[in-house]
Amino acid sequence: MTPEQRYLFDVSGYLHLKGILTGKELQHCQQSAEKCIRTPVDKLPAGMSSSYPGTETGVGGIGSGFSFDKPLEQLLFHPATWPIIKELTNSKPRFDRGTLAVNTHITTQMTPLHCAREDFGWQSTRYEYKNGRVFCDTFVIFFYLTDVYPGDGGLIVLPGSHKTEVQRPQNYFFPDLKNPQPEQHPEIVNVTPKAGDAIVISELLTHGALIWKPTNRERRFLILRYNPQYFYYRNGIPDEVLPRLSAKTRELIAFASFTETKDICKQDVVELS
Ligand SMILES: O=C(O)CCC(=O)C(=O)O
Repeated sequence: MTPEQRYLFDVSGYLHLKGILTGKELQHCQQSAEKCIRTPVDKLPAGMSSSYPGTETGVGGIGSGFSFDKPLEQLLFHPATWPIIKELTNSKPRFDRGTLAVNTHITTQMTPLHCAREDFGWQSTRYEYKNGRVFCDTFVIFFYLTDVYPGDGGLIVLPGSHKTEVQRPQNYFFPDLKNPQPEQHPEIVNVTPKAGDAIVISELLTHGALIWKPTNRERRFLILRYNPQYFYYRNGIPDEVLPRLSAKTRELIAFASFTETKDICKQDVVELS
């Protein structure tokens, strides 16, 4: 993590990494995602599930979409995010699950604002700054495969809210999920990543998604969730997925004790075979 990234993550609770996937790498990920989305549910590899194209109230996606193809699986260790993953977990990471999210205009309700404090309880999640490094035990990386423009909708965040200790009053900001009025809330930021960008957020950050407005474009992004290796969150990867993954990915998914350092964490660059 660079000093600039550490500072920005600390003050805002999220990072927008621009253009970290380019050229062939981005193209291969986009092609893999397209193929995955076009695969009929009963033809998807074992353990994967599909809720594409979503419902009126929920964004669609392919469960364990990261495992569909190596270019997507390799994103778990992307060189721009791997140092961040190691810093946030004090070099003891575990990958919990990875969905290929697809947001279409079929979803006519926003994803309500939420955060770990509200969803899992105040005691569930930590954020600290120690020995010049940030520690954050539940975080998510969104890798964008399509462009988002201002006015499209999509991810919203309340910068700095990862540190708040005051309970958000119920229904504050967007009481009507079918008719959100973002212009009335200048405190909320609508993040508009382009294909090839990644967003790293602490799960303590209050976040959600505005209704996706374009009818001719989808919002496609890979959601990768991480925790420390000794922390039980959800273990969201079905056993049938594991044999298809590279050994290094299985190592990242494995639980381990506080005292162990995984071999992958001794590496600055992790290439999958
Ligand atoms: O659709 C989005 O960008 C938000 C996703 C989200 O809220 C989550 O993964 O917790």
